[in-house]
Amino acid sequence: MTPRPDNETILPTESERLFLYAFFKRLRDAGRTFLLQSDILDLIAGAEEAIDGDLDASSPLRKVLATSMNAAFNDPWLVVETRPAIGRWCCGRFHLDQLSYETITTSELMRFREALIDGPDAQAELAIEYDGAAFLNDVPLMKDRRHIGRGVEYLNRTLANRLFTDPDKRLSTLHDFLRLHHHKDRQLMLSQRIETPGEMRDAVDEARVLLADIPADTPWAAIRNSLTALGLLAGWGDTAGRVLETLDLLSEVIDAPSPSVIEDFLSRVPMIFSVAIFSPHGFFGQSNVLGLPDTGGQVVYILDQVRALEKEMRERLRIQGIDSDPEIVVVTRLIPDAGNTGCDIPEESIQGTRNARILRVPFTRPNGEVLPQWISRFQVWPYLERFAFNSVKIILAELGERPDLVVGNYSDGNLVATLVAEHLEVTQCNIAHALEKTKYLFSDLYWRQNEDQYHFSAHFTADLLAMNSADFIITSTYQEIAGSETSVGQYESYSAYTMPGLYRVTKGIDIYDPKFNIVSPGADEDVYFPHTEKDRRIGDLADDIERLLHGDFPGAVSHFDDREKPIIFLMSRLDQVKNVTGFVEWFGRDPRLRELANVFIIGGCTALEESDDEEERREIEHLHRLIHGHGLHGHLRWVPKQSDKIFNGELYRTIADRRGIFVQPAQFEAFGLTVIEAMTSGLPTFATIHGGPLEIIEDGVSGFHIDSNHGEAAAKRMVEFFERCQREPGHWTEISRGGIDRVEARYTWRLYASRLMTLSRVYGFWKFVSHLERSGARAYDRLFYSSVYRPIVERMG
Ligand code: UDP
Ligand code: LCN
Repeated sequence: MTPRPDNETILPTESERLFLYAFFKRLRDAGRTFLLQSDILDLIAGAEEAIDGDLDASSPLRKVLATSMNAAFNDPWLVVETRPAIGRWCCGRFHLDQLSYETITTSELMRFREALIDGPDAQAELAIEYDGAAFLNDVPLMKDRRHIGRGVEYLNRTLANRLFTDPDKRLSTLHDFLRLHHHKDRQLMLSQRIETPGEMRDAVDEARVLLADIPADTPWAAIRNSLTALGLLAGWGDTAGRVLETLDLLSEVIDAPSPSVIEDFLSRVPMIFSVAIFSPHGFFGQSNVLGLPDTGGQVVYILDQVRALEKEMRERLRIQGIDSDPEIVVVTRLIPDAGNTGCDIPEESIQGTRNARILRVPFTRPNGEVLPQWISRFQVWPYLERFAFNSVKIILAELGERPDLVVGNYSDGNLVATLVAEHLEVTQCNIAHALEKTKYLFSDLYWRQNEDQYHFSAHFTADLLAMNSADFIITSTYQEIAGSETSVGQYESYSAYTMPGLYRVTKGIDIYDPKFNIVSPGADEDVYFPHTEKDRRIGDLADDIERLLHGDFPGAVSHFDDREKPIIFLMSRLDQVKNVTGFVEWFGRDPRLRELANVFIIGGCTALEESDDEEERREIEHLHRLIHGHGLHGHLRWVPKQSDKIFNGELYRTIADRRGIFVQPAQFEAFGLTVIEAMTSGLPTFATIHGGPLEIIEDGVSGFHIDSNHGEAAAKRMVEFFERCQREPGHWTEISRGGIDRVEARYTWRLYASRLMTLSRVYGFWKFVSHLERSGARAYDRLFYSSVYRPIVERMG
């Protein structure tokens, strides 16, 4: 958020005065202190009605109000935070009596809000202020919102244009960089005898001449001696042809670097032999875990990611002529009281990989005592620093040297990755999965009210620091970074915010920073495939599925009176935001939908006494109340979580055979792996517009959007769909096919792994060339960590 240098005042025209007068009258009547965008739009509509819509739509002051994402009101001031374009923010205030408007700084806006929470005498002037604006001067920020999430392309252009204008500097940077590469004790790429950039250039030229006369398929072993004599070691390629291509690319980078050549060259440099992935919270395991509290998509994502990544790393090393097995470790929490989840086992191989493994490190108290029980992801903060440094020791012992890349997952894993990457000086990649800040209304302003349960004070601080320290950030969708024209992105919400009494952020992150890249996950193609692929189906599971749907099944609640109706299927953790209860309410209230279909829910526990999680327990109670209250026995069946994904894959397909649908009704869903699992199985999917599904599904083509704030309309869309399918049976198949095609084109692990490996190299190189520029920002964040974050978690105990 860039505060305007000088306050700008806009005086209203005559018609704007009338409009503002009507708007402010309604604002006063509403009596609200904090307003959301939807409240402001409602007030605008009311005001326009009052003045018979007699206002020019391009009126600057109307625009200010219409682009306000939130506002704070304390008569006679209305302070607004406007978003004239994606990722661009401005602050201003209206005087209700003078009908005037002027821009203000972000700090002024924050102070106004803080005073509304803590009273006018609060020590707002002395608040701690995080202002990262100065450090962003060193970052080549993008300008066009269409480039957001494609940071690597922009970075390559910057590297080509800005950094490489001086040919001598370019050559010496490349020389320094290529001399760095080694694996274990073995030097790669350039031998130490190439001491100067000029010598490197000569060696490259000579080798190209030499290789031009050698058949392209000659193996590295046959050319090794002659190239080593020139100072070129393993890593250039596995055959003469490949080595020549890599040398040609280097030569182009030296002479006339273009963005794509830089990327092509870097993607061949053998930089990534080992990766450490952090995912501390939840139950991270390979069986009996999915659907437990805090244990869902992130676990599925990481295990699938590891399998794809190992394959990609192995292949890249092979074609670069390096005979070495890549190593991947996933570091998670060891939970001594782990039930049947296996989370008490210190080391475990990852199925479907040759060499990847899970390492489990316990949480310890300051006196070294091990924490025995599972704790929620909101309670982990006091344990993470010790966890990070204990993990470092274990990783170094396991890998024999530091990893080449660390990847954090979710807020806690990203904080650990920050500490580890900084300590070991390696490239850091963050994956948020689901930032909590935008999930809860005014979670920053009212942080105190949520503190006992959610500890957002620590959570958001950790997010801020981890986002800033990451070399690059991967997101599953565009909206995760930047929202849309009308909604704020999850990352964007960290641009500026205040937590009154704790600290304020006037410049947190900038979503035009090229560190953001959209790399979407996939759904395991061996498990989730179209129901029409009959020869791949697992017939053996038919009886078990029948029992799950209709038979005597442990924990099952209710049954279907009419088994012939199509099934509306829901599967998720029983978190409040997943909104399973919301959906049941819509279903209960829509007699036509009840006539047309049955509802089948897989989620959490069905018995209260089986859950230890506060939020899940509330949802269990609520769901039972709704089933009873709406008389849904016979129309809805609910069974506890099912963690066997092979079985779940066949279940999606069975429900598709019977022309059912999948519904994801969340109040907010960061990405939504179930959405792509269902789609690729061929189940027409209705999913929330709040979050990832908005981008995954093309409405009416590969599924349908529903708005969880308008349940009645959502239920109506399902009714319309079922009715249309009765009239035109081809419609079901058309949407089913649309979903399958969409996932095939956009959401595959193969694409993901290749992209991640390229990004790791490009950002690793960028880190190398911009090392000094970032040192100020790092020192600032370290200070913030020790003076703000650490005291917060110490207070947590
Ligand atoms: N899942 C499961 N059993 C359950 C609930 C969920 O196997 O009872 C799986 C589901 O198939 C998906 C993941 O857990 O792979 C949930 O991921 P999603 O992204 O939909 O939501 P999250 O739980 O991560 O918020
Ligand atoms: C966490 C979530 O809440 C989901 O929306 C994602 O699909 C999952 O992580 C994997 O990234």
